[in-house]
Amino acid sequence: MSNIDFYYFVVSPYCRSVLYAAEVLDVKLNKKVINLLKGEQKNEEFVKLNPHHKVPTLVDGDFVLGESRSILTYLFNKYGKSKHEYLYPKDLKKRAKIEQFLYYTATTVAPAVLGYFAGIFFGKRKPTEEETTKLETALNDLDKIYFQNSPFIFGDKPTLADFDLAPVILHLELLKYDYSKYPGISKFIAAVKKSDWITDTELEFKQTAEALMKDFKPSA
Ligand SMILES: N[C@@H](CCC(=O)N[C@@H](CS)C(=O)NCC(=O)O)C(=O)O
Repeated sequence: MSNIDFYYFVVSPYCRSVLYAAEVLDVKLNKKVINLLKGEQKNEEFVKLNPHHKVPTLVDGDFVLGESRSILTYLFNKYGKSKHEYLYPKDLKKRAKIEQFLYYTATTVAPAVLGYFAGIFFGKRKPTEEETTKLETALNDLDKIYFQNSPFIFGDKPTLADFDLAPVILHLELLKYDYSKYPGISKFIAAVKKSDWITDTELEFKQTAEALMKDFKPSA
């Protein structure tokens, strides 16, 4: 049994990125599901742990940490070995570029994707023009600026930035969103899907999402 508790809901992309990283870093997590659709994040015990009532939340001994990207770097810094250096290189500039990307995903790509998703899924309506433009701008930029010469963001191997971005893009598959018009993103997702670090998490994601989506009919 692991000493590290991981409170998560697999449908949340922010939780899946941590699961990918834990897989690569070989960190065993004691996984505890917080079912957001049942409002379990508001349970007294969980709120005591994370007053922001958000997943993912990691509890490593007496240390509690929220925010997926902080959890990614914490797990790397605490449990990464020299063979994992490529995930978050010590080189100042390479590391800074990865951090730039983590902030970019957090502030631009994820809000564009999840805003679009939420309108259709939770709002049960077609996306607004603004939501569509925001999504298409984010995807266009990603496609044009990255993935020109490599399947992952910074080369042939993934970094923490890829773990962060991949589940956000894969979220669009819940809506059967066709991103084939974005060749760079398609190449990225193909490389991600071939990676063994997503296998278990994606299976759990698909099974959970399928159960939740059984009665869902997108209006767009
Ligand atoms: N910036 C946070 C976002 C976490 C987040 O928004 N989690 C959502 C699920 S995707 C959540 O737990 N929502 C429950 C709530 O706000 O009550 C991260 O990267 O961890």
